[in-house]
Amino acid sequence: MDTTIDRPVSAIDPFSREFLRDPYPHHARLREAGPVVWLEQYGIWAMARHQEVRDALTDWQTYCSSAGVGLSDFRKEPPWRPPSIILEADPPLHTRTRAVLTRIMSPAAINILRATFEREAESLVTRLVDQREFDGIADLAEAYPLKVFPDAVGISEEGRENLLPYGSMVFNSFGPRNELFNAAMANAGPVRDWIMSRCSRAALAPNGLGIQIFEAVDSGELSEAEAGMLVRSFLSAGIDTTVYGLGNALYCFASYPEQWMLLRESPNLIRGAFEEVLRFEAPVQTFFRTTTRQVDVGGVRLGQGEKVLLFLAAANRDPRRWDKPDAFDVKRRATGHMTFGTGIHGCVGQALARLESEAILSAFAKRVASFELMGQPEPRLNNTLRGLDTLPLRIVPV
Ligand code: OVM
Repeated sequence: MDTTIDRPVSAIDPFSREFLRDPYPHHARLREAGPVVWLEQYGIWAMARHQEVRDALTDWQTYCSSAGVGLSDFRKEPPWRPPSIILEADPPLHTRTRAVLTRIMSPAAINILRATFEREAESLVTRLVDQREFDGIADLAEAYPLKVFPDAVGISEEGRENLLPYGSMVFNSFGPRNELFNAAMANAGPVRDWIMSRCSRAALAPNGLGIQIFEAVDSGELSEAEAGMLVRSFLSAGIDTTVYGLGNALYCFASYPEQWMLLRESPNLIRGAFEEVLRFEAPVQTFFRTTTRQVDVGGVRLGQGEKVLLFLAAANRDPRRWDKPDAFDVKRRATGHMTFGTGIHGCVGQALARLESEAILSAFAKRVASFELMGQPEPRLNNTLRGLDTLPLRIVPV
């Protein structure tokens, strides 16, 4: 028989600047507090251990997405934009939209982009290595995805400066309506209008990932409006995630030069090294689910219709799951990290994210002996994402 225990309670605010600047000590406290913890400031549950985060992500019937995957409960307050028909949806709607994106984003389909992505990476990296000094964020982590991703989707050159502001809106909106949220939403109207204007069939280049979504209208899988909403999902999820991921990768290798040396000696480590970056400095830190029924978690009773904050990044450093969790080690088996999620909502763009990182890290590995930090990197705080605003680097060439 299961016994019910008192719920662990915490006063931590996971969306405060103090928490976001250095979440790791707070993650440790949340993991130690119990398998599930009540965050009294928000009246929500939190899970920070690997096992519980994983179990919640793989039980979509109990932990649903259709009430939103941020703090806001779409059943109680209106969402800031029409809900995503893949991220913020449950089966059966999710099953239908996911099938289309799974096909368009499959490893084989994404591999067709490899030559182009590698050529762009070589050209950008060659230029930065010649330059010797550059900002790892603006000049690389932003510049590369902002070129290759919109090109791959088939988005016009004009207006691409709206993509990062829109991503900031999307990912800050999963948190509370705090200062970060309000700052991101300052210019929301024009940014949103531009994004929506890029989501129609007529706005998309032939042969891109975007128009492939509309081909699923022609085959009867989606409506025209749904296809536009899935292009919006590309533009919501496809940029900031990889910007923060590439920035965190450079930060890790500048901070741990001996790990960069290993990777240079054995380029076959590059693929696994990016997984370790994702585990160690997760660009996406959290997502929420909402309970559809009463459920027991390690002896604690959660009610129906309650928000649950899943700390992907805390699961990634749970000592119950990982040896030396706070060590950045490109040789470890880092798969099993929760940064791409898992289960039916597991990242559908992960092949593209891996392609971008492999193209960039391979290009650097041929040319760079080490990355030197030229000054203190500044964080770019976001309610969901973890990454940098500036990363001043100098390269020591091979
Ligand atoms: C979407 C969407 C937005 C943000 C993230 C995401 C990580 C998806 O609009 O579907 O997946």
